[in-house]
Amino acid sequence: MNSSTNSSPMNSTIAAIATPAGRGAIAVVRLSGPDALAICQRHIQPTLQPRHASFASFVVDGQMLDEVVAIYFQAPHSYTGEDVVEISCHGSSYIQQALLATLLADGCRMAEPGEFTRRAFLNGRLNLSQAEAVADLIDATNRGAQRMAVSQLRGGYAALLGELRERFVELTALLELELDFSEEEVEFADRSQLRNLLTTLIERCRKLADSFTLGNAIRCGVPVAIIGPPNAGKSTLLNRLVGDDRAIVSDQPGTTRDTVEETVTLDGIGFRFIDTAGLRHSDNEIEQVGIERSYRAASRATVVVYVVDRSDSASLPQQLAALAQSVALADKQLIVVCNKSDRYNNMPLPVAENLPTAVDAILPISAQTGDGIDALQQRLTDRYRQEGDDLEPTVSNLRHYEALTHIVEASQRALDALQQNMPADLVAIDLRDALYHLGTITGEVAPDEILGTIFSRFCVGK
Ligand SMILES: Nc1nc2c(ncn2[C@@H]2O[C@H](COP(=O)(O)OP(=O)(O)O)[C@@H](O)[C@H]2O)c(=O)[nH]1
Ligand SMILES: [Mg+2]
Repeated sequence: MNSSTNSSPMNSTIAAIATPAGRGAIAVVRLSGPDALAICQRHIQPTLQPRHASFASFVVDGQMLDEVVAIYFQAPHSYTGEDVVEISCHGSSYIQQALLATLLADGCRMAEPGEFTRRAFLNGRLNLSQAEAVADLIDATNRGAQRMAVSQLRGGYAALLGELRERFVELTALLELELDFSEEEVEFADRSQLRNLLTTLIERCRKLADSFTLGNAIRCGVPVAIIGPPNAGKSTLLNRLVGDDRAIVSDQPGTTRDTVEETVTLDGIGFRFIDTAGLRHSDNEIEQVGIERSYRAASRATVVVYVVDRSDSASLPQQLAALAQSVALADKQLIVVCNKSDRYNNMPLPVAENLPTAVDAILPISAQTGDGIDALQQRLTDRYRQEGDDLEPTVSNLRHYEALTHIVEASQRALDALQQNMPADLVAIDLRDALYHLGTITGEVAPDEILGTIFSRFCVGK
């Protein structure tokens, strides 16, 4: 299925410890390749039956090393598509290493990082985007990231890519049919129908490309910058959100001079809260550096939580105007929180219409007592909530995002050409270009260097 040559020949049998390094209750050693079964049977008495777990002694040089459970997955019904044996042994570091060393001495080769998955890809068990989803699944630290990786592995995302490919192939075929008869100057394909098909296709690709902002936030954690004037209660708020005394709280303005970052999972989504130095003009050089950093943190963040002391909120319009001068707020979610509401509960809240920038919400809170924190968390998670069993197809991989951008550009060129009644062969060139880029996502087009970068990021044993 793949024309690229593989730097690690698949006729070798590879082995690796698939579980994390160190001591554990059990450990799994995995083999894949033509000699996997024969090598294991040198050390295990009972004949291993495909898809049966066999309890056995693992014997080395006539001496029992350990009691193990071995499972044989016969090709092609295995993860890699080759003969695979998984041996679960006791998780002593010594046993794991001794077992692996025995297999290597018998002629296995130590697997490279991601080599099992690479073989699965080369044997057509997974396409490339699914192989990448396996790595994301292993890295998932919260429900959002896990659901997205599952969708990319077997769900809506994987299905959508397959469907987009079919549509592009269909369109190209229609045009090429016309090409075959070009001498006779006939137009087989109804051009307005082609334009409609292509327009829909572009919209779907664009929508998928646009989901990258969300996908990337879910995968890496949503960056939330907590900014505002000194003493407003930013560090207290961070500690409240994190549930820990992570940042120094002081009634002396200008205490937080560096940025502090903490990750918290809310409703299945990781948020990276960044506490910053207070915003004010300062002659103190160190504090000034801190303020620059807080602007930088705000610039990089997806969400800005602007904290003001509720008794001081009359000056909020000026404060936000100053912020808007240094930070591009257009694509960001801006939430204003009026803090210390425990003390200033009767003071009026600012009104959104009187503010110089669009704000997503104005919330009264008390970082000290915790009042209003629920509402703030709700605001943060609302944007990332997706109901249902399967996620909307979402791109989280930069490589896929870039390919999708190329696909949209190439299809747009094809549409323009169609609209200008260009000859079919010119339109077909752009459509084939779009198909090429789609192929780089799923791996129909997979140069060795791309495969190398992708699989080297995996752990050994996967
Ligand atoms: N009454 C009250 N005091 C608060 C609240 N949040 C913070 N403070 C106090 O305000 C002062 C400054 O807080 P801090 O978190 O260091 O502010 P920062 O400079 O914005 O990081 C400290 O004395 C806090 O105890 C609150 O919700 N209510
Ligand atoms: Mg602080």
